[in-house]
Amino acid sequence: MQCSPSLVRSLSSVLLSLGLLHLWRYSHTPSRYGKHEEEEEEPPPPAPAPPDKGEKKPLPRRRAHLSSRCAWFLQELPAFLVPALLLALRSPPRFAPLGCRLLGGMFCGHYFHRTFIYSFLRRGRPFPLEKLFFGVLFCILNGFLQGYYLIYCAEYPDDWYNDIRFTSGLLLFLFGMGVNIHSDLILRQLRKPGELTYKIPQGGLFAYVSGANFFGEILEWFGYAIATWCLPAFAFAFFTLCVIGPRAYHHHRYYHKRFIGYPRSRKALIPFIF
Ligand code: NDX
Repeated sequence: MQCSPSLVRSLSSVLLSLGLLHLWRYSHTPSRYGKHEEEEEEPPPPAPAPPDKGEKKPLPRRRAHLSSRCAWFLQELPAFLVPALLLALRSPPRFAPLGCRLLGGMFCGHYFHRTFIYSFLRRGRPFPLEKLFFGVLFCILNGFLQGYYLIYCAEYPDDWYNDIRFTSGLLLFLFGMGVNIHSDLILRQLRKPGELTYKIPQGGLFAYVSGANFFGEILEWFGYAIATWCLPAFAFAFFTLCVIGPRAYHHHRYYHKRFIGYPRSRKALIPFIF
């Protein structure tokens, strides 16, 4: 396989467009999984009954679901597997410079944790199959784009790991990952095994924002983008912002609606700002 800059540009544009599409589709109404699926299931206000002409009324549509652990495992697996396979099957074999290997390690390290550790620790509601389907497609696309770029296209100087972009990006990535993992742990500890109720998250960056796990993840991917300094990684960071930024905002509104006395000073996504 050879590097095709036009393929990289096209796939990055798809990622950017999907981010914008998601922002447009889900900035006013939340994506229906987790706590926002519950909102959808509230019964609609009673409408005046039409005269009965013996017609059969359509039943409300029930969506198919898969257990949270299984769904997250299947959804995130391609983001780890696709770049790992590209690396294993690369032809002609080339010994990537240290910079490339470190960057590939950051991406695969995140998805190794997300797939093989986080998925099995989740204590959440069953996940809708239709979202899982799109989630899998997205992870295949993104795993391919990031892996293909690093393996076949990226050219870094031998001392890239000394470059300020690499070091500052790596630090931001590690900080974001720490915040994300710690915040997901706090959320998990809110529930006893088998419990599905929602409580007010406390501690860590939740003292400042309702979407602390999302804030961490966004920092992580912007850190990765700075460290790689390439279009595919910036496109993914932008996509992440468009997907989980609005989700943090909807979580924030949900908490305010549901919990009287929810901390007023707490912001939605960015401490002290938004
Ligand atoms: N998966 C990224 N779009 C997504 C799945 C859905 O990793 O068609 C994006 C990802 C996909 C999405 C993915 C891409 C866009 C898709 C979308 C579906 C439709 C959409 C494909 C791939 C689409 C267009 C239009 C463009 C085609 O019961 P529960 O489950 O709510 O329990 C929760 C629990 N919890 C609480 N427990 C007690 N008390 C409380 N107050 C609680 N609040 C929450 O904690 C869960 O078990 C757990 C976490 O819940 P939540 O809602 O805080 O986070 P969640 O959204 O589940 O994300 C989990 C982690 C988190 O660290 C986040 O940063 C990361 O995954 N993530 C999530 C989404 C995307 C992403 C990262 C990324 O883009 N980098």
